[in-house]
Amino acid sequence: MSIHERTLPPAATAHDRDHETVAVVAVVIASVAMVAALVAVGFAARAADESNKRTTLAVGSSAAPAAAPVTALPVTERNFAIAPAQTSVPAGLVDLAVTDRGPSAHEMLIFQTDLPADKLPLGPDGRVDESGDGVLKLFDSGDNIDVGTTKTFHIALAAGHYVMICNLPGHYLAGMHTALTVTGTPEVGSVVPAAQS
Ligand SMILES: [Cu+2]
Repeated sequence: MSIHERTLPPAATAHDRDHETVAVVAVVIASVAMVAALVAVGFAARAADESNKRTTLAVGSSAAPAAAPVTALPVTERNFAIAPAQTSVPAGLVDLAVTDRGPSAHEMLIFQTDLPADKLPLGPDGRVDESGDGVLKLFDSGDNIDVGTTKTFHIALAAGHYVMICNLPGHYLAGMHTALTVTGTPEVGSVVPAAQS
């Protein structure tokens, strides 16, 4: 075996190692980018959090910027009615806390509509046609709210007329609907308000 022949395998290995190095560098760069992104998200969350604290502390000061208060809206569902703690809330961020008093599970849907709460379009099965004329579905709890539990949803509502319903089979027609008025600006159709800093 000549020296030349013996040097071939190490040369090939070195070549492979170059590829590995490139791969490792790529992974490191990707990792650094990911960490940077996470840090950025963390800073943004913290900045928003501190912004909220400042806003809260600044309430009452005439020099304070327009605040973005969060309105708590407790809603009770039972067979077969929906009862919000208040039927009118200011436009903006809402903490919708839905409690199910049973005796069965319910869901929570919110439509923007000019129709009365008991006049939403129905499908052939007697449930509300969620993509029917005159209704725009803005919120859907997805999973049911189990009996005896409360689920809180953070939503943003523009000024306008809304109807909250439960659309499990038979529940709407049995009476699970109620109107909700959202007052102030902006009006429905403009940009939904987000947290302001
Ligand atoms: Cu229901």
